[in-house]
Amino acid sequence: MVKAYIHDNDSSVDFREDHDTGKPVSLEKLEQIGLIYRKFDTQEEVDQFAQDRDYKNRDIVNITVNSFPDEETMISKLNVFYAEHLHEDEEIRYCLDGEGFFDVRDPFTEEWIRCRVQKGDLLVLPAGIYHRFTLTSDNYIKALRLFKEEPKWLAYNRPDADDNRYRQEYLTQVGL
Ligand code: KMT
Ligand code: NI
Repeated sequence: MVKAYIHDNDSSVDFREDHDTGKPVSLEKLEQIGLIYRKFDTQEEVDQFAQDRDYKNRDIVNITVNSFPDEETMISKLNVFYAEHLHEDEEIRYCLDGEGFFDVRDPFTEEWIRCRVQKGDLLVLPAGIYHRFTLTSDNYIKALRLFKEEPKWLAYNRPDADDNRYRQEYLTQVGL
């Protein structure tokens, strides 16, 4: 089970720390805001899931200190991932190794819900949900990214995306 909890919003502490308020978030709550979570132990299960949802493309990202020329370049990349954004299509991520934090914005309360993904965890973030990503203090994730079409991904940052059509559709879908 993916560990999920309310984020403490303490920006004086590095974003790769846990930021755990101690308030857990249930799978039912994640489903209410449109997330899908699966635990897959084999690549075949992931492939089947991708095929059922009509996913045609994929890539693997390795995000760690050695993937960048220096620490500063890594931090600037992490800052991009950590900007609150949405996409016009689902974002599917499967953790192959290491771990990472996907923070999703609860549209009902505006709280950040932090999901710690570890090996075998698959998350589907629906189109239009505001979210962000970071490494944990271990500084390493290897993740499979699944794409319906070409492996390119446009991010729309908040607040510019507030009147994006997919944002509006997302809010309607969750009942807002
Ligand atoms: C995203 O969209 O934020 C990402 O792809 C982050 C890297 S996936 C572990
Ligand atoms: Ni994203």
